[in-house]
Amino acid sequence: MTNQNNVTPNDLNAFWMPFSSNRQFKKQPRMFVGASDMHYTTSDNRQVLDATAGLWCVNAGHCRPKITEAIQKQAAELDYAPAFQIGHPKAFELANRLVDLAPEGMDNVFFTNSGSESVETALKMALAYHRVRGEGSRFRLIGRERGYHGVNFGGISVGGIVPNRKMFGTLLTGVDHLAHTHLPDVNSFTRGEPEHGADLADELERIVGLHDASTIAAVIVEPVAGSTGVLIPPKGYLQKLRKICDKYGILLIFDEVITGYGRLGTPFAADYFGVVPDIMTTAKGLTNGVIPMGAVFVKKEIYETFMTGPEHLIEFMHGYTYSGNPMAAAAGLATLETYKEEGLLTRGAELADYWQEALHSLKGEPHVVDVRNIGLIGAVELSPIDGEPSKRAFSAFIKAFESGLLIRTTGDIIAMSPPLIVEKHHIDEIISKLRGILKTLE
Ligand code: PXG
Ligand code: PLP
Repeated sequence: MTNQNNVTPNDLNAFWMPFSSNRQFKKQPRMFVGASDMHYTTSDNRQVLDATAGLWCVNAGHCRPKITEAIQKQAAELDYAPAFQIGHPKAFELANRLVDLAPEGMDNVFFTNSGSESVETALKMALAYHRVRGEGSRFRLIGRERGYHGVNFGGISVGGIVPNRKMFGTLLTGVDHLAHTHLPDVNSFTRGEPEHGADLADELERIVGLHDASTIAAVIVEPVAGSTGVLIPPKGYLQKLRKICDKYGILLIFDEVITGYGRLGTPFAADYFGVVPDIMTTAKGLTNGVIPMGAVFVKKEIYETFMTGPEHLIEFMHGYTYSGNPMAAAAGLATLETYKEEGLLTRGAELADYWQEALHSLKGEPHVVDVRNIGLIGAVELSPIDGEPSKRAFSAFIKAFESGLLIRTTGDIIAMSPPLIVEKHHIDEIISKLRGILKTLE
């Protein structure tokens, strides 16, 4: 037992770590104590090349001076301002800057503190929007198998990652799911968008046929599914979804928590695919991961729909203590400034081909059953060890960490998404280290 007077400073027991194998970690801890640009420094003073931008969020690289200074200055100037019924200039400034960056027509921004909160906000906006318009019968939300939309109840309800859902009892009712688009038999080792599978969007027609459009509020998908192991949309799939949503008056929500802020070589995936959703959820790269913050973008028409009724009344009964808080807003502004100065939101487009060829050179290495890529995202899927799924990839993760490379694994899939400041020689190092590790795996 510990109490305030005899806590051991580095006792690892108290902290229940998120999405972690706590017992394995606490026996063999992996700690970062510093970071700069493309590298982390470990507690035993080793450099680790960051091939994942933290958790898909440190798009400008680590400890960038402009962002650090902005946070330091803000902390001393205005620490906190109430989020409800009072403002501070930087939240408005950031909203304006974001709207300038967003696809045309997405003119309003609601601030949250994470991707999960952005998702909850978007789902509530969609339901309330239809109700305000007098179509309150539209209560259904449609997600997709293998979708990841954070960990809150709305997000796991529309999400489709079974282990994230099955422990938690009754989720939201009135939810249905599209089929996922992963077709390894026909699409393995595709460079970029796969040829096969656009017709899976027609599943939405089936769902509309079953439930009737008058009961469906919104469809939510990740333009590129990240967390489940990088599933790239088949050519034409997102365009088809957009068309079907338009036909039936269903809102289309893109969850751009990973794809937003330059990951595909365009500011948003909506730009990459030329498909503009009605609502777009973002977080992560918005502040370079430095201060928690999310932003939900909506089409002007949605915002305007809420702006009715007596002016002294609150139009949307939703918000967080820290929505648009000064520290996060300052970090967001400095992050956007850094992206602009260094051209980072389009840098991925310049490097995408090099990244693609480097990744695909891993075809033929032991256990590799697929390689997938788009923008500065890549995945290498391994065959599982018989009867022990995820063990082979987890051992690759540990070996990579020990050899100075940070990768992410989910199941037996290795996912990578380096900071957008990555140079070709870093890509070479990532691939050569990974190649070496693949050769040593059980
Ligand atoms: N939507 C999407 C599409 C995401 O990828 C969230 C929502 C939730 O965001 P927050 O900020 O609440 O975590 C995410 C987050 C991984 C990994 O390596 C992915 C995420 C988070 C942590 C790890 O797969 N995605
Ligand atoms: N729980 C309690 C008891 C609260 O008072 C509040 C906010 O006032 C919340 C939860 C929600 O916190 P947040 O606004 O940070 O999401």
